[in-house]
Amino acid sequence: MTEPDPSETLFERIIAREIPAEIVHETDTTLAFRDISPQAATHVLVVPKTRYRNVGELAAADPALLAEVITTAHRVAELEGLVDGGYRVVFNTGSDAGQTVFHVHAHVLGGEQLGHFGR
Ligand code: D5M
Repeated sequence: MTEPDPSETLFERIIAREIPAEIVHETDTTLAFRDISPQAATHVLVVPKTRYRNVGELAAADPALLAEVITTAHRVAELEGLVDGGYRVVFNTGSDAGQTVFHVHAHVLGGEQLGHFGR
């Protein structure tokens, strides 16, 4: 299925502070905010401030920025008290995976025993 490619997604509007979000951490290049529809006790999204459609495009174009996204995800896990219990980082990529916002984002999930992933 062809993925939508709007010139702007709502995450650019959150980064620009045009849409409110509960921001938990920010760096020069990344922003972390709570998911509006949490799928775990703790559910935070980490986005690069520069838009790439998905993690594959980000990795190819700017691997250092991908590393910054992962570093921010781990920092969020520290701030949210998830490191001892463990946490999950997920990049939904494409429509079969359920990606709905085509600005790459890492889901940081934890704070409870997570179910196994898949179907
Ligand atoms: O994940 C997209 C995620 O974005 C999904 O878990 C809901 C979340 N979402 C949608 N709108 C908002 C706002 N306004 N604030 C915070 N979180 C939001 P995907 O992997 O693309 O399905």
